[in-house]
Amino acid sequence: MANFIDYRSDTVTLPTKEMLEAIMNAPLGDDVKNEDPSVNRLQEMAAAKMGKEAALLVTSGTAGNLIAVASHTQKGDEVIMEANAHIFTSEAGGIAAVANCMPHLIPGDKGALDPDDVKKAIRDKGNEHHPRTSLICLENTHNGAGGTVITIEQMKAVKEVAEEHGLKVHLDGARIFNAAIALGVEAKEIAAQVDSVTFCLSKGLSCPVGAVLCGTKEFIAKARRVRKVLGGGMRQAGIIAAPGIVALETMIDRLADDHANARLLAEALVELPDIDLDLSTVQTNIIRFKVKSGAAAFVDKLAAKNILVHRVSETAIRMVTHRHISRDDVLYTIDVVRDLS
Ligand code: TLP
Repeated sequence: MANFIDYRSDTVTLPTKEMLEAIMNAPLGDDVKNEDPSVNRLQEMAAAKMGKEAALLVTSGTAGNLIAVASHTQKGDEVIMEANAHIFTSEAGGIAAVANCMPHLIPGDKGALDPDDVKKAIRDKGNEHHPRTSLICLENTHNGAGGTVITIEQMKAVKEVAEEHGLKVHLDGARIFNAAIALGVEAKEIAAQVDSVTFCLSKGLSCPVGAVLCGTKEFIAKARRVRKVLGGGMRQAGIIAAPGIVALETMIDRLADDHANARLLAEALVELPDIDLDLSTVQTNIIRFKVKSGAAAFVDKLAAKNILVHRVSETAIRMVTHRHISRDDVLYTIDVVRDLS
């Protein structure tokens, strides 16, 4: 893929030289026995970054979310989430298949839930016909809405409803650092609005593998057991944790460059007659838009110019900026898309 400008996802990012060196030199041990110093260090760093008591290294964002839902709920529970939440659309139905939960979907506004809608969606505990509502899942940034950012106030409003009704809140924070950069806050200010949070190491942060789930000590102890059930207890997992440490130390601030590149590209795309893009959704490193003449031909025409983009549907395209896409790559892309129209 070296010669392509690859906008399909920030998951395509490769580890840095420093990460590869960290893997080579990582002190290792058996993490199932809690004896891997690199995993322990990453987990401590992650917990501190999220302002939580404890953290757990997991294989992927999907694993982190699934383990969180399974740890917060009981069989048959209902989990409230936004209608286009990644947990609902893109995690293979795991919360139903494995956690035995039902999603209760609420359409959001650019990914944000209206607290009144959340209130209405909570089941009446006294009615034996109803499922039990036990959890609300939020997503920040919100992938399906175009990488949009949910504000602290919007999250706080949902948290207040959750607290009133004795519900827990989990955050799919796969891209929480993008949200933090966009809001100009520390990630822990976002995480303070939820009981648990998953964030990904292997997206914009450029690690080859991994995500981290954070929460209270008690919750993480439960989550560790669920991770074991799912076969996710790994032995010398320090080889995964070591680049994660480098990522937390060095890769967060540069996400601002990805946001600036996405903005530059989006401002050019919005001018094109064949493209239908709501610029107000371009808040971080993701651009979602419609191509009036059809998405498939758009994908092919760009691929012929060595540019890869993700086709979301018959008409929709997603482009994601990341560390391997420079400002010059974006300027080249703008020339190419302008030539198409
Ligand atoms: N998203 C991937 C694909 O699944 C679409 C991507 O390319 O964006 N939460 C959110 C918000 C995500 O965007 C993703 C991955 C996940 C969770 C799952 O993470 P992984 O892929 O590590 O399981």
